[in-house]
Amino acid sequence: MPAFDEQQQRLVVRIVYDGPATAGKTTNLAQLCGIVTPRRRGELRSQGERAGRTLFFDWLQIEGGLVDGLPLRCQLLSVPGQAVLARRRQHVLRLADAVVFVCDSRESGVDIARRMLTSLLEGARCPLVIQANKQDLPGALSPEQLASALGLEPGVRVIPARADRGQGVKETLVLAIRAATDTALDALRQSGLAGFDRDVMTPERLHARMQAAERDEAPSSVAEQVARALGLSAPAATRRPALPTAAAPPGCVWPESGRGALRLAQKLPWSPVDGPPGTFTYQVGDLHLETSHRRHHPSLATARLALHDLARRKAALGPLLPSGTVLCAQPDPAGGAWLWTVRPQLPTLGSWMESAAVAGDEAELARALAAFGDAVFQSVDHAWRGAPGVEVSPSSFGLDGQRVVCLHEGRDAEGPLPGPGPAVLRALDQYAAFPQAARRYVGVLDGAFASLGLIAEPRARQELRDSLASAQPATALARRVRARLVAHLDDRAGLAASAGEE
Ligand SMILES: Nc1nc2c(ncn2[C@@H]2O[C@H](COP(=O)(O)OP(=O)(O)OP(=O)(O)O)[C@@H](O)[C@H]2O)c(=O)[nH]1
Ligand SMILES: [Mg+2]
Repeated sequence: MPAFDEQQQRLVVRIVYDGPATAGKTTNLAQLCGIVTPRRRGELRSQGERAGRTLFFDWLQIEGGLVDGLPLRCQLLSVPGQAVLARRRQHVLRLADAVVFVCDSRESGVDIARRMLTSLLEGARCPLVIQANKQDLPGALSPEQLASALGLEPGVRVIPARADRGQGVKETLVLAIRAATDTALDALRQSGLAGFDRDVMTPERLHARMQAAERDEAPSSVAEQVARALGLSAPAATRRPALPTAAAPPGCVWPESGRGALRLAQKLPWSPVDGPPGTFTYQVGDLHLETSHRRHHPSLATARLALHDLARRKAALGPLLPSGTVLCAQPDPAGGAWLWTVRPQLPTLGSWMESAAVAGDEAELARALAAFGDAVFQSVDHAWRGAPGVEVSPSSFGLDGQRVVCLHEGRDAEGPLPGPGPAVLRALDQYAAFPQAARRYVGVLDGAFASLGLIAEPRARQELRDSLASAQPATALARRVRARLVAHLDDRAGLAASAGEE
């Protein structure tokens, strides 16, 4: 239902970008930041993101001109497309006045798109625009072929797109805004403003609502969904983890001195907090405790081996390791053991950036971005000295006093670690509207690239170059920075080659 903002005297419509995981929903919103002038839009907010996958939603506000003499604001949201996050998707879809359904147009993507579209159409009816995205990929179906493969009713508009280049992005949005505005106008003509929702949603409130809904759900149903998605056996997956204790057997706590923190945690109340799918995350006093289905081991012996392996990787983080980190392999009376990580509760660099941007505090945002630049430098430098890779994203790092630390060592994620390039440039895209903060960030990146020991390790240099070159920045600023950093790496390659010849 469209909303009316009484305070600002304007209409508000919501357009939800739906569709399968990796179809390109977030890419559409990111590209719109480069298409719509900053005067007419807010910042792109990504509520929960891990390795490029949306965990809750993305949010972008656009001013849409006048409708019947009233200013119009469009709230654009994208859902998380991963099947395991289906409930969150439904939650966001309930807000829609119009839906843009983004598809990967390759044949391989049609089945999942058809299933998701069916579930969408079974819910509330609202205008629908289909985007046939990734038209550049081999085997992509044309809009007409896609319409027929999806079994669309005649009249549903299908827009061809290559969202990573911005092609088709604006056309899609224009149609969706028109459809949502028509709905608002119909409501206005039928019953005036009385028919409008007075609740003008904010990203903070939507996020809080979604978290509250999840807390109210039976824990086992969440665990079962996660289990199915991870392909785990039901008994292990539906079980809640055994909480870590100071009484874990010898060799099951790293470092041994960490038992003190576990003893303290046992005395305090435990509050579950939001984490990526498949994880169990708690706040206990000033501590953050985390385990996951992947960290449930069939026996204490295998959990202990995994603990030693993880301890080695944690120790290799050196100065990036949060102080007071403790690992614990906790036997479960119902069988097996859970491997826990305990560390201080720290704000992530992502949340620091976001709150600075929301407050419009550019100096604070500059500090947060500079800290992220420093984190990128340290983790790349770290990977190249042979230490295990670190997932580079603003949510992977936190601030421990004045020190940037790594909050995930990145091995819990599926598949290989993504390269840092897209995350480095995404931060620029996201905060391009804050020129001073962006300049400071670019300065840190330039300095970092100049001081990295790039000549020594050609393979790492090539990987870094490839990951920067593969990124698809939305703003001209990020594209310029990408070109400069890639050229810098190429120069270093030239230097290395000539050093080898001498
Ligand atoms: N080749 C190609 N890649 C694209 C296109 N559009 C998006 N991508 C890439 O597809 C990947 C996934 O895009 P996202 O926008 O993050 O996908 P999403 O739909 O938001 O995925 P979830 O957040 O998991 O639901 C990214 O690497 C994009 O750069 C396109 O038109 N062509
Ligand atoms: Mg996304």
